[in-house]
Amino acid sequence: MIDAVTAPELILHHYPRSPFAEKIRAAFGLKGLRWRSVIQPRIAPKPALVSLTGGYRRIPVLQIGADIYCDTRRILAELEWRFPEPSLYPDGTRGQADLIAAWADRSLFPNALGLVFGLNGDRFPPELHADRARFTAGKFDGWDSAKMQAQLPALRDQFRVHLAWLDDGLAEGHVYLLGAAPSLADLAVYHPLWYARSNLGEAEGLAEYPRLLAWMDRVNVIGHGTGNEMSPADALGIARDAQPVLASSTANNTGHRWTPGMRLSITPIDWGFDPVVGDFASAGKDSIALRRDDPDVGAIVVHFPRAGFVITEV
Ligand SMILES: N[C@@H](CCC(=O)N[C@@H](CS)C(=O)NCC(=O)O)C(=O)O
Repeated sequence: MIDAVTAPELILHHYPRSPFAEKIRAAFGLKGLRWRSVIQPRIAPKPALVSLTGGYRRIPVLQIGADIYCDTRRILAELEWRFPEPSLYPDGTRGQADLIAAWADRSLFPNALGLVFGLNGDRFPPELHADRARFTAGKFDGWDSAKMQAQLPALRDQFRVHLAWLDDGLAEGHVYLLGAAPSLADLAVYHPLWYARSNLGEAEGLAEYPRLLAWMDRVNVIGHGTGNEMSPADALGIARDAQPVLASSTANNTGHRWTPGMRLSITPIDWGFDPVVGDFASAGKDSIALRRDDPDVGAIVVHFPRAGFVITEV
């Protein structure tokens, strides 16, 4: 655990309308954290982001000095380790919360995204459509508004079933999905519904579930902690001046196939297939860290989860 008072600043690279970033902002709220907000573009190129990550362009990314955390699962593991209370897993909810979060990331989010792009595709600029087509490389259709429009009846059916499951989950008088206290399950389920509600209102099923809407309002009240803006240039300056610490939530360095310094490439399996290449530094059960020397910011360690990523030797 790291002392919250002396720890370096938490710098979140994000943009306001990003659903996955909303998951992390809500985690800052749950843990009552102070953080710095660096707004990155919604569309590539993102030079001030990829200098830190070595190519990864997805949002959000958490920077702590010269340690860079990619993907919300890895970011949340780090936050939980550095700031254990209040926990993202109250009352023994870890297994259940992680499973629900994985479902929300891979089923509920694509469903909500498909509805938004199917119904509101014409509200987004052509540059965004072109960027997301490159980003998904024909392997994921959720950002393809023509394909999503054609699938609207099925997307609507699925969304209502998903909402009914969640509503059942709140049926026992639970204040939050897994009990009396908010957990990671709430944050992970909240952001796709927040995205649907803020783009489409409540007409696409949500209005039929007042209990779910009341739960959304409770999660919304958790807030975002205290975020203060920082420029991308200042964030790069902090990385340049810092040394990677690597102290890390899950780096036990056992049970893996890599040796120190081995040259590795890491790529997401779902969308945004930009590989990050670096030298193996450490790994835990669901974490891996690569060391990079960046011409712009110097020594950097980039942290990823292992599940959901392809890791190959270069
Ligand atoms: N599994 C990733 C998903 C992140 C993701 O897909 N983020 C979206 C924004 S919500 C993104 O990067 N879209 C393309 C972009 O912003 O450039 C995570 O948990 O962080």
